[in-house]
Amino acid sequence: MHRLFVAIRPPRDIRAQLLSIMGGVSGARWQSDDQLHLTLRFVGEVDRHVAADVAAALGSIHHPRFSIALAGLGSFDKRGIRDNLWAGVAPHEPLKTLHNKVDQAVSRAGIAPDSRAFLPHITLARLNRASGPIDGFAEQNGGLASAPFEVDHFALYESTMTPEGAHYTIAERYRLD
Ligand code: 2AM
Repeated sequence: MHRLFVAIRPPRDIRAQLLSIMGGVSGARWQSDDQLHLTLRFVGEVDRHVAADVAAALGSIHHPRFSIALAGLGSFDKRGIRDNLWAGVAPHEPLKTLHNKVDQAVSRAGIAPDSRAFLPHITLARLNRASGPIDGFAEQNGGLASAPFEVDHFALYESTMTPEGAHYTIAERYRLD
């Protein structure tokens, strides 16, 4: 089985900016450079036939390039415990349009609809109940911003679990028009 998701890889200078602000939250698992991405659609566990269908369906997407920038911070809770600290991006509109196209393509390949609403974000750290407060980090970095960067491709990623955390590899790249 293959655990797949569709994501945008931020350019090197943006990843460097994100890496540079990491730290200052105890018990946080900060993401490595290789792990930084913006998920467009989580696909989940599929066999290789469905994986091939997903890859082919994504290949039929036409979408113009667009620009986004880093914009602020946020966090997700799971059952009342903060489990994810992330960087936001703006504007959301072009990402939502691309997400809808990816969603339709993935659905055509037989994947069930995503239960999570699409909220564009780049995960910076995984947290758990033992993690310390994020207030200091948020105070220092809440105004996170960057120059606009162009999104000229997206990718189908495969996730494999290792003792050090998730390892992501790009299975296929898709160029935007
Ligand atoms: P996250 O960073 O907010 O956890 C690989 O797991 C990628 O798919 C991650 O970026 C993760 O988002 C995203 N994702 C979206 N829905 C998911 C789900 N139901 N289970 C696991 N990962 C999911």
